[in-house]
Amino acid sequence: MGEDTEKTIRVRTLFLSDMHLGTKGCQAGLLLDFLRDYDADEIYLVGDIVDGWQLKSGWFWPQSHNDVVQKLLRKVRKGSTLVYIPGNHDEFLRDYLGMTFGGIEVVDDRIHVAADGKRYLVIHGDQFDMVVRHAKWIAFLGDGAYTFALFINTHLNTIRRRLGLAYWSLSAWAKLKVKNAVNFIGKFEELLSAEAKRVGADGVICGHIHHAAHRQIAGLIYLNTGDWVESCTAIVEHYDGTMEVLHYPSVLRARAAAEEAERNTILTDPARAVA
Ligand SMILES: [Mn+2]
Repeated sequence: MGEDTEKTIRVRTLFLSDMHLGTKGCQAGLLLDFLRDYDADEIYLVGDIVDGWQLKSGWFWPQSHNDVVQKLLRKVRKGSTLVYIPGNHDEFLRDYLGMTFGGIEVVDDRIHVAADGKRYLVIHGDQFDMVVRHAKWIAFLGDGAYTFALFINTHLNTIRRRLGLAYWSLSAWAKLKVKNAVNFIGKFEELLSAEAKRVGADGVICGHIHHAAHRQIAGLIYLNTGDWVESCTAIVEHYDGTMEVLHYPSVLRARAAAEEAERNTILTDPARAVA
């Protein structure tokens, strides 16, 4: 594993989710490169980091997945704060909420205060699956039903887990109903923003639906970390509090293009060629 170099980009906070380590889909190689490129004072793992559901049905744990874990642990040893917010695929960690292991804190959600004073609710987001699915009824039935749906969603999935059934997944369900997928994503985004508003935050940072985003919804800031299965995205908070969604393959492409341009400049510019 390469050490951090002078090329490492330091940011205030790093938000990553939906790595799904333990599955063949995880883009561990790219993720490892990303973790070499970026360092942060504080790192949030926003759920579905390790895929416990997949590991249960067959062990898949190549060296590269180990390297990702080691890289994160090394960052903690070097002084980064790490907050682990479990998702539905690593919900076995929800038994450890409120605990701290070797400097890693496990919590259900967290208010992150950015450098500019903005407050963000950081949460995985699966808690809202059932609410999204039955959005019309919930709206009709009112606030109590909404709380009840959140409660049912959590407990129904605990029962499903005990019965050995797969987690009922909003994103998988939305993909099956492709025509409506956009509506479901839209509904999810609206609900998470509403939750941020309910707890008095300025915005929300979530994952779960594998769909990175950075937009305004009803005056709230909606940020989604995306995933490391398909899109390879993360959110960084710069030292001035600016939030940025990074699509890592695009970052790499832009870097390669800049290096190429630099080479061409050196070749064609006589002044620089002499120097
Ligand atoms: Mn999830």
